[in-house]
Amino acid sequence: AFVENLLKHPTFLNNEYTTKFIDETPALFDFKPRRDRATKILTYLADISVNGHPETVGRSQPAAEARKPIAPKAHNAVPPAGTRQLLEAKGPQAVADWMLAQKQLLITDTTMRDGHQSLLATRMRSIDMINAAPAYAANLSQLFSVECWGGATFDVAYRFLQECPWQRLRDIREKMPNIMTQMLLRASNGVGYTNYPDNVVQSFVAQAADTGVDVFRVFDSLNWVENMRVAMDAVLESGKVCEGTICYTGDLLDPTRPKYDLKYYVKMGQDLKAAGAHILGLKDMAGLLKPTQAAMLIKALKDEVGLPIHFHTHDTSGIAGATILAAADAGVDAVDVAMDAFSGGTSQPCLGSIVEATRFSERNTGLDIAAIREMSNYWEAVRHQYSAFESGLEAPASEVYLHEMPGGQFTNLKAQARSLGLEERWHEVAQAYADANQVFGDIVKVTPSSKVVGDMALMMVSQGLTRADVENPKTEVSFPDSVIDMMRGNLGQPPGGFPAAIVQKVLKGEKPNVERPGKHLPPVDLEATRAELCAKFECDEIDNEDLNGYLMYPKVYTDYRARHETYGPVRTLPTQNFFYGMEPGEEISVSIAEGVTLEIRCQAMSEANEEGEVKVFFELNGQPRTVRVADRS
Ligand code: BTN
Ligand code: 3PY
Ligand code: ZN
Repeated sequence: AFVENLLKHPTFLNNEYTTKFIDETPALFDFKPRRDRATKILTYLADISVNGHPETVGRSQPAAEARKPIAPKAHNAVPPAGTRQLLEAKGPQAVADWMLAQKQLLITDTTMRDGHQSLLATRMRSIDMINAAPAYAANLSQLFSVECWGGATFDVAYRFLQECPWQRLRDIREKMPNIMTQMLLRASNGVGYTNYPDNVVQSFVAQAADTGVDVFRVFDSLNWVENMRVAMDAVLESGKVCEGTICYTGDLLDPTRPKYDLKYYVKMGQDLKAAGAHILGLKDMAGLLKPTQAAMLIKALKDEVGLPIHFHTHDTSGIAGATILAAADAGVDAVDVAMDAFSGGTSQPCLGSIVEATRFSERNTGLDIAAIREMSNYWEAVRHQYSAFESGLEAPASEVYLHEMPGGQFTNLKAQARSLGLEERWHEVAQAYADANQVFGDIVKVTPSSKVVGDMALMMVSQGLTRADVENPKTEVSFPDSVIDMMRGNLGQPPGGFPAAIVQKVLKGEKPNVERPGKHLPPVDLEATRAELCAKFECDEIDNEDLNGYLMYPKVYTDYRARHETYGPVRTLPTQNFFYGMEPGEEISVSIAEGVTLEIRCQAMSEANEEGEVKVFFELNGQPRTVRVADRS
């Protein structure tokens, strides 16, 4: 029956046979592959139970009696119509027109993307998002959008969580059909750290739209509109919402930094409008926009650009809530906030509090505060499972106005500093980051330019170099690779270019490319790459999602794929067991595919034998199973 069913299945007939297909249509394979998948999962659980997860060993651990995250129940059987229906029925321009025509302060929930990227090193797993999605659809259908994809989540999914980011998107989309999904796209840098050939960016955007992204927030790490067009055009082509985005830096009232004044931002807003943006994004990635300046900037952009404005900030300083309210008063159309349990600090301001603050005003959000509390209650239990990834940042820090690090980079750079033995010298790193920024001519700092400034700052502190040393043509400095790359022009150009003297010093006379980097990158032959991958992975087909994943991150994707061979669909494990394995006596239920559930009981573990091997005894759907693992603990 297996072979017969398989051969008749349309997906197979269409030649779309992939590993995902196997995971999603198990009944057809129910003979050997199913047992194989179970064996793979048991192998993973046994290994983690014996040796621990490399990322959580030695880190803070969730309390044994911690409450399990249980998603809120849906308050209605059929999710009410939301922004997604508007987009589907009338298209992206209608979404933008509707934003301008209505009064409510529109709300984007960032919990599933920037919230955990900024608080938990991007480690939230898909299962914790997918379990929440039906309750979002049913109880929070008034949300403008749910940011759940892009930024750092793409590579972290493959690299650290051993799961497919595309599948995450597909599953969220399916379970939340009425609210627009939103992603963060680094323009020509895709969801990576470097410029990709134009056709790779185009292919990636088309696939993201197809798999389930509705709103694309497109930004460039040097605010170079010229370098955003390929990505923006691809979004426009896809029929989805194009949010062309300004990154905010500095302080528009600071007379010592006239480069980033009101005129600069208004001009960029107008350029983005001319480039076809439906919505104007204002991305304050470090949380530098102060309330007074927000009022001025929003008003100017509203008056002089005329697009609906979507504001994003971070609460590192502790006053971002006030900035959001000032922006709301000045007429901003939509704002980003994170569910209470994932808000504050380097993340976004608190969603529930913004809803309450505007509740009886004409900007009231229309969201149900009781539903928000229920949802946040779920996120609180989810967050607790990831305590190994908490940064330990304990209080708001006005130091952010000195260093201007993005919220998503802050904790990451701190960890990098720790690994170099510089943790005690963090405040020097902060000062060096500010100095490195000046060396490069005061640039926008956001992925990937923020990483370059961070690399430079760490180098300056560890080698005891001052800004003057770095700039002195007579002092020998060996610059980090990322700095050389940026000076070559591979991330594009900032307004006014990089200071000639530092370019000269870093490149030792080599001429930089000051044109759009993509202009000189030859297109990738997509079908030839697909064929190469089929050969390399010995499979019949590589679908477009896998192909685009590989094109963004060849090595990361390849490693992910090899581990998938060994461990199977570990994305289906509860988070507690993914990071900590199982205890003897513990029982879990794992749904590895629609209609296929594994009942797994961990019975016992042996001592290590002479070869250093431990036997882990399981019961799988009532049948005894033993897995041997090398004890490396
Ligand atoms: C940002 O908002 O610019 C930062 C987002 C993600 C930061 C990534 S994490 C790995 C790498 N190292 C850095 O310092 N930045 C990037
Ligand atoms: C990212 O690119 O990941 C960001 O969050 C930028 O702020
Ligand atoms: Zn952000």
